Amino acid sequence: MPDGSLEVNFDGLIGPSHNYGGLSYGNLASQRNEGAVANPRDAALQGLEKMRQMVKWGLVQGVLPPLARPSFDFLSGVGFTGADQVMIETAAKQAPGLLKAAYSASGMWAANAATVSPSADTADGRLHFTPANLSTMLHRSLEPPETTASLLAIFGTDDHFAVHQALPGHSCLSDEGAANHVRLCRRHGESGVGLFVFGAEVSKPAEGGGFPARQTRLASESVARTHGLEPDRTVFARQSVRAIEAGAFHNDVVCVGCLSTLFFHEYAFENVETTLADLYRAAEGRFDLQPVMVENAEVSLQDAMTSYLFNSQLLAVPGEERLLLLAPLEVQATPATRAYCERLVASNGPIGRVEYTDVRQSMRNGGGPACLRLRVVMTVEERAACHSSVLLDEARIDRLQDVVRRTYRDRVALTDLADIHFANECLVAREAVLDVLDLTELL
Ligand code: SUG
Repeated sequence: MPDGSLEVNFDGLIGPSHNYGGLSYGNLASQRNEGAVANPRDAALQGLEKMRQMVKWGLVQGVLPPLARPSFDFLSGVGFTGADQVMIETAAKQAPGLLKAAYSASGMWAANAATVSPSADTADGRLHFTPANLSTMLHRSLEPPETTASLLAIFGTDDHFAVHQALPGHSCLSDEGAANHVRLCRRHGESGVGLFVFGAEVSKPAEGGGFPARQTRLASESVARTHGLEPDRTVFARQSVRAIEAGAFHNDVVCVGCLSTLFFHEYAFENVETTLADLYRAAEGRFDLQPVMVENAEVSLQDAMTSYLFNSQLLAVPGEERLLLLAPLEVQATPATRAYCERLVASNGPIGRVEYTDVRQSMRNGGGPACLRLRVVMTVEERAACHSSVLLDEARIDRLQDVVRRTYRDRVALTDLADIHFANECLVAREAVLDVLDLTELL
């Protein structure tokens, strides 16, 4: 029986300091666009339009607030002192890399905020969150304390929710959250199978060639243990080195799942046969797994990476029998992926519709539609118990867009980061956003 559980997508609202710092080694878009002029206003409006589309389709849409950037705590933690203006100007001269890290709006990619296990899967029947430690990239390692605070402000009641501490920030336990986790099930409210994808047993330093694997097996296992997941319903699979070397720094750029469907590239996993066999075994008696594997001959790994075909959102839209794939515009612009999507819809497989969305500002930093959202399967009671102002209707989206139009810049170059006026504007803009979301406790 359907129990009213559904998947809520919590998108990270893109922050006013969005810029192209070139900070993520192994993320080809981030590296390619280093130094380009960013448009935080468009970026946030694009993200909010995506959220509006979801609401229009009858889905429940949530939002996570931007983190406080620039982070003066970080700047003082790395030895800068004096008034804010002095810290910023000195950092710009002495350590521009640290200043970029302090400003990064990377908290927007909510798929990396945490790993989430719905109450139907956990030993204590609560909805569990483990914020990701994001320890591989310096700029991202600043996120966990504030992300944890946001999650606690939204999911604060112990009866329904468990918000854990991030794993210790050591390379053996590098964790990038839901971007490396897929939950499969028959219906959202029924117990499902957790697929945890790791890139290495322990994190390897990038030196000596090769892009870093950002998720370790130890981290994935630790999160599964923390959430009290049933070992028989949990699968650990290794991401293919080939995918990482092609720029797939997270599994969610080569794989996405929804309900019983797993949509993935032929080279997503080191061993596809074993991964599928493990999934079939874990799903036995619960649901019929429906794998949709895209062969490299149909869509090359390179086309998958430039278009971000697999970083689409796979959605069960009310009233539609087959799933909807919400893909970035770049999928439409890439001939091989556009043609593939036409064939996909025409086939009688589980995916029946493809729509496109413009998140180009985020895409230039390597974040597609699916990177921007954290999926949280919630029961009716859990939806009632969380901080309700973050569950959006169109009126609140309008209010957020008004704030963005009023307070966000439409042009940010790396030289702007040294300007105290810009720093202050970013903090004021965030305050206005928090006000709309009734979350000023996060100030
Ligand atoms: O961690 N980019 C992010 C993109 C994250 C995408 N998320 C998922 N695949 N789930 C990253 O590499 C670039 C920032 C800069 O270069 O300024 C950045 O952090």
